[in-house]
Amino acid sequence: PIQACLFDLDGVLVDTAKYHYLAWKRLAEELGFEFTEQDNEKLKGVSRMASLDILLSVGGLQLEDNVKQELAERKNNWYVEYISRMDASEILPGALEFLQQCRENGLKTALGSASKNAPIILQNTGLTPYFDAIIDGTRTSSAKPDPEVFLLGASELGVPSEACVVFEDAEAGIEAARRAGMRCIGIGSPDTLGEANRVVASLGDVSVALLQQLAAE
Ligand code: B16
Ligand code: MG
Repeated sequence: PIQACLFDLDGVLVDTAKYHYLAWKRLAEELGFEFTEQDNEKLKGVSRMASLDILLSVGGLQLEDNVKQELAERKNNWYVEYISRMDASEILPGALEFLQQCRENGLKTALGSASKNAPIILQNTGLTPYFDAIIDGTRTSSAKPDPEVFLLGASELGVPSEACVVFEDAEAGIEAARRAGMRCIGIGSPDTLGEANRVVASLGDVSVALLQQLAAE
């Protein structure tokens, strides 16, 4: 049976993609080019520096490493300003209820996020107490699709991979879950998340019964 649930943050528990977008767009404007919402799709689940590289390629710019560090820091300062104003009203539909269900059914929970800012977001939305382990971007050396973040989460929970289910909204995250030997539920559209074991629109469509059904397959 399934013993643990591992959650991605952005796009699964909260919609911070809109704040990442505002900050990246502001940076692109300063650099003199446009960065669209469609361009922003490519940044989902991707680390901060890899996101900057994608943004710069959209603008056709090649910059020195020290300049890139400075730009990433500037973007992050704006982003932190936006997320510092978040509260529980920004938790995505069904997320809190499902985390409570996990608790009531004795399932362990871990966060597996690429974001170095994950702890502030959990704190501001009141989600911190729902997690037995928190793995964020400061604790891993390889980004998704590398399975490191989920393997570390499972090992901190003391649960084997085959008894874990990962919840992800990004293709790279689903690949990471599969490479970790875990079952995976995609949150979003089957068009992009086809590699997941199941795809649902939100955590509101997930139940503990569904998890145990997955485990039997
Ligand atoms: P930061 P997730 C990811 O979060 C975001 O989807 C991605 O857009 C962002 O670049 C990345 O975190 C790093 O975030 O700049 O705050 O360290 O989906 O893995 O929860
Ligand atoms: Mg995500």
